[in-house]
Amino acid sequence: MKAGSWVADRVLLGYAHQHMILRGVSVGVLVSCLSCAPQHAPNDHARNVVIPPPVKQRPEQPGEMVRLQGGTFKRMARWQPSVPAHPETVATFEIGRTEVTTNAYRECVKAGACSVPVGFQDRSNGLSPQCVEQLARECNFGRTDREDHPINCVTFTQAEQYCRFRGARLPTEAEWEFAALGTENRPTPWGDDPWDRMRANLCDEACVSGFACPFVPSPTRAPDGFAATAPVGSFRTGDTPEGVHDLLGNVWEWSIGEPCGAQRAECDGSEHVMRGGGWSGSFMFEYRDTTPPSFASSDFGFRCARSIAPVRP
Ligand SMILES: [Ca+2]
Repeated sequence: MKAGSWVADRVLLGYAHQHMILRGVSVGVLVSCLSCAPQHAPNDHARNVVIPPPVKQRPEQPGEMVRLQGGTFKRMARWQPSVPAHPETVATFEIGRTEVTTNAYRECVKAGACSVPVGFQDRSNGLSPQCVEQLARECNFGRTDREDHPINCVTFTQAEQYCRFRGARLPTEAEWEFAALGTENRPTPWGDDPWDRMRANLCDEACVSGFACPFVPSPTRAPDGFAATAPVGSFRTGDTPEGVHDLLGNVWEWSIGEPCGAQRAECDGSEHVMRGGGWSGSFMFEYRDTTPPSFASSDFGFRCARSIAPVRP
């Protein structure tokens, strides 16, 4: 992908998002339409249904992995024509049940194996200093009130360093997508049920995103309980059947390999794919973004994965 296309894509999506808001369409519509889940009326949902706040539970042990039996699944192409749908086979592997937390990353820094997150970067160079400062405040490292939130504002290289410290690696994009879809090709990580705001930490009425900064609260965006990141595993109704949390939302997640898709003529392979969307956007989980490895943002994080050696008969 060309250097400017990342910004263009995000701005385009931001404009689309805001356009839909202006038309009175909520984030719920955007997500449910694009994930091809059954349509529902999010505004009615927001007005008439009392939904309890996210359940704040301590996550499983940091670094806990979920083992996924390998198989063949159908790679998605929705909203991403650069990666045509095609069958793909992944070997058995393990993937982090949660995004890597701030506390877990701090252990790596203390051990001298990881560097301090680089912080928020305005890749578009289009944000005001006030907006940059506001978004930089959402970087979690060093915040004692966000120990169980995902580490963010880390580069691809820093994510790789952390996973190596844990004897793991970043997931491939195919593994990440397999974890989300399963061999049954689920329309969403959690299955067939439509999206609602309690299934993922996306941009809500309180969030500040680079697309709308300074932020103007919108009544069409129902609160999900968190203005920025949430403790990992807060949105359990968005889990996969295997119990993998937050594949949609909270932070975008770095992956390894396959940066170019079908756009090889336009892609020099120097960027890396991010998946899943984050707290400052309203993206469907299928959307992929390619980003230079040195870039970091307050909605960028990661989880680790691990190959499983085949059992010899
Ligand atoms: Ca995520």
